[in-house]
Amino acid sequence: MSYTIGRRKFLQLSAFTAPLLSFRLPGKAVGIFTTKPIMVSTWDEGKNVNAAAWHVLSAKGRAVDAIEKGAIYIENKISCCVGLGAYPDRDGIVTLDACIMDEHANCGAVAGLEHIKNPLSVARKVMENTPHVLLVGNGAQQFALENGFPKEPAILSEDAKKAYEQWLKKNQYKPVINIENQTAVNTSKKENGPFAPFFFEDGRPNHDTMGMIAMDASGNLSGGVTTSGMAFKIHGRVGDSAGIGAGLYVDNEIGAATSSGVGEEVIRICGTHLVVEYMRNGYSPELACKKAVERIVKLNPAKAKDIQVGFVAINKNGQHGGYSIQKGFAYAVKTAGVDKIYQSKYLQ
Ligand code: SD4
Repeated sequence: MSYTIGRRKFLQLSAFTAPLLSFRLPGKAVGIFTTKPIMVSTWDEGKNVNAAAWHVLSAKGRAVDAIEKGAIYIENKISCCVGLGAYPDRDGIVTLDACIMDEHANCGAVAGLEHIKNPLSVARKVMENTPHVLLVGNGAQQFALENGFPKEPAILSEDAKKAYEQWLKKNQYKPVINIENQTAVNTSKKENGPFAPFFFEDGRPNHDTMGMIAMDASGNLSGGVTTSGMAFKIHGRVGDSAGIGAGLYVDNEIGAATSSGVGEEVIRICGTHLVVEYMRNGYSPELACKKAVERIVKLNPAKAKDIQVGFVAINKNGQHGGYSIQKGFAYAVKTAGVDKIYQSKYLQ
């Protein structure tokens, strides 16, 4: 008796069983399914970022173009944590980190970039116009100027100036790890304990780093991150947001992930690459993010009590999920039928 089956029959069977198979891995397949295209961005403000990017995706454009649109929107706004209006380092200088990755595993990044308004667009030029992945400091700025990005003046935004002056007084010019999470500057709302508030007193949504991941109508994935990094950091410090595999990773066969929070802890575990690898092994986006968070906590449980890291991911099925160490990490999802902020689950 022959056990061979025709190719057509095999394909029919595989098409039917493949999605089911992933559910047979115990404890691995939970999460929220949605449709493509999909745009996911960190924090409540991610909702506006998604809106800015959406017209690209709804017109069947490329995910990587949507990511850049979202980044430009948030970089052009004044906030604590993204763009030239953000909080400076301990020397009072705003330095920006950004990265981008597309469906072909092309990637580009800039770190410690000064005086340039749209760092993610510079990262995209690095990706598309150079054989390199990462440019830093003066070299990154020189490259940006050569590519037509204007040099902006070194002026702190009103919010950043106030926060910096307050920090100088309180901390006597000593860098304090996680200062951005420990001081709820501009807010009296303490709904997240010592961690970043959801909203400022005037109702503006708060956010940290803007991480974005998207799948376009063709099913292709891309992602990007843009940030001023940890507030009042040592001049020259680079976090996870410029790091491919740390703050962002995209594998067009599997999924994409991005992170926000204390970049050092994300770098230590190659966080977003780890999340994508967990998804490759059958975990849902939410459980993959949870496993990465657990890895951070396991390395140093005592330290993990005082820090925040959040991951958010999507897989090739358009399933999304997030997880963080502490309460308070949120991400926004936009599809044709959904426009929603999700509070991520958390460990502690
Ligand atoms: C960094 N991950 O520079 C960024 C900062 C951040 O919430 O996300 N803050 O480490």
